[in-house]
Amino acid sequence: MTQDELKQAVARAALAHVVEGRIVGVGTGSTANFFIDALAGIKDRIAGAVASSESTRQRLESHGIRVFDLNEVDDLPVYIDGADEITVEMHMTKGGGGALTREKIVAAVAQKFVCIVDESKLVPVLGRFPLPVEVIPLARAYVARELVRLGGEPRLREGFVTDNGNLILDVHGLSIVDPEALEARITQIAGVVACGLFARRPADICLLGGSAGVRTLS
Ligand code: ABF
Repeated sequence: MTQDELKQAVARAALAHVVEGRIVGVGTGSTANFFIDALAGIKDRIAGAVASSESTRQRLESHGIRVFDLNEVDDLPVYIDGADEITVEMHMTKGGGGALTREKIVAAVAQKFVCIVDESKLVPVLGRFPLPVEVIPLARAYVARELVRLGGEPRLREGFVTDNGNLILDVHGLSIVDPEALEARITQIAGVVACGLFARRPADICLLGGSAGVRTLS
């Protein structure tokens, strides 16, 4: 199976975690897009969705799925989203698509975070994928210096501005043996909006698409 076929398989499998008549939190990226396309097939059985990015909002609305403002929602049963990397501890690197901040917010609200990935995303240690960090433009150089002090090699994501009007530094060269500690350390740097480590709030379930089918890690 191609990588897209694996992503489609896990996206379809995630429908089983959608709660009838409720709102669904929806992530960003190509796997999340396959989920949105699958969700369209049952859109009459949900109240609507909360989007983690403008691109996700547009795709949901293109299917006629009602999109709620997160501030209207105080009870979100499930959040379905992809990842750039995930470990068996359910710790993730996210933000390759630049939506990490809103993804982290919606994931925080959700009762259950279901991560949908193809098997290539499962890694023993996070860090092979450069760690995205969303920063306030004013603080870019300062945050970059602080990330170097932490052992990283930050590179500005050229020509990219997040939905929130901020910049992204992609931090290369990290071997992240304690994701929760590094997430906390980076998040507290003045000027950092969000760090792409999802460890303090990990996934609750991971649907992993592989050549032998979809398996569930938790
Ligand atoms: C999103 O999923 C991002 O956090 C991450 O970059 C992306 C993975 O992209 P894809 O599903 O296209 O591999 O939530």
